[in-house]
Amino acid sequence: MVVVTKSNLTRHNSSNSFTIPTVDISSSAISEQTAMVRACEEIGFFKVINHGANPRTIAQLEAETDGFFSKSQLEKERCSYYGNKTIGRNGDVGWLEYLLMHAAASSEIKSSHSYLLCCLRDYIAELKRVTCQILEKMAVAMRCRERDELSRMVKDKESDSMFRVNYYPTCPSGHSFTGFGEHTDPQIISVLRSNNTNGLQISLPDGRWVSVPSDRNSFFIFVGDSLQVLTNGRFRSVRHRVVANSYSPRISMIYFGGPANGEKIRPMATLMEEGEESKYKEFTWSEYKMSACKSKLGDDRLRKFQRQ
Ligand code: GA4
Repeated sequence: MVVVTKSNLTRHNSSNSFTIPTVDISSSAISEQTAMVRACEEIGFFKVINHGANPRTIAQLEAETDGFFSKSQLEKERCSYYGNKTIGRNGDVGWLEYLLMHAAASSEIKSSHSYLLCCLRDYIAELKRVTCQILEKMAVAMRCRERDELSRMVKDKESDSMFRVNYYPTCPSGHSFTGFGEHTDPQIISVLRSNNTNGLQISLPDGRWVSVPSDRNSFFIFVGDSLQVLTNGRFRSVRHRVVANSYSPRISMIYFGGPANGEKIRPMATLMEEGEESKYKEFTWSEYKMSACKSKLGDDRLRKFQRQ
């Protein structure tokens, strides 16, 4: 059993005087493209409105996961995707329960499986589409030669994308435990949707932590470590964390768009200026993933791949 003790109780000082950059993904206006690139460069995070994902698919998954997490511990543990408090393999813990799966596994789910699994499959398929649309807008905005220069990695049949649903139960009255400790995501991009409970915080380049007000109608986008490398450090992989509260449980669903195991993660040639050198040693996604598996959640995983 994992006990979340006083040592996981942190002071979560965060400031609120910050406006989350917002991008209307349905718009083809240049101003939206510019806002997206600027948000990725300056913060590594933005909110997407008018995403066009099927509201029914979203609502069904939210209802089903709500139901799943209110089941008995024994029943939840029967599900092979279920996890409770432990994060990764190196002793990290958080005040959460979750479902974690490879996105590709979802395409194997048959209609005869449980309704929860079918909802996961449908949501993941929808999110893959939205994620690729965002990556294509990004490639166009960055003036990449091909619009699918980023999205092709997530579209790849071998793509190692992941999906997780995090459930943060309420804390004992007056407490705010660390739900998910600070970290960056190793993949290319993460697309998060939550219920209407706050808790997500991001770290700004000046070191300040800011709270991100929840918005169940929007998606929140995180630049991952791989996208930082693909853009040779132009985009910033954003550190973030989640703080649980004592008044209402938070549920978030995150699609992590990742490349295939053999994909080389190195700056995209079309983005490099003449004579520009890579800031990173070249690595494949499977090498990076293996190194991430050995790390602690809060580690700076890119550091060892940085060129001096
Ligand atoms: C962070 C992003 C995703 O949730 C995740 C996490 C993974 C895990 O929960 O097993 C990791 C973490 C995440 C990064 C470092 C390693 C691996 C826990 C951990 C300590 C599924 C992922 O891909 O990387």
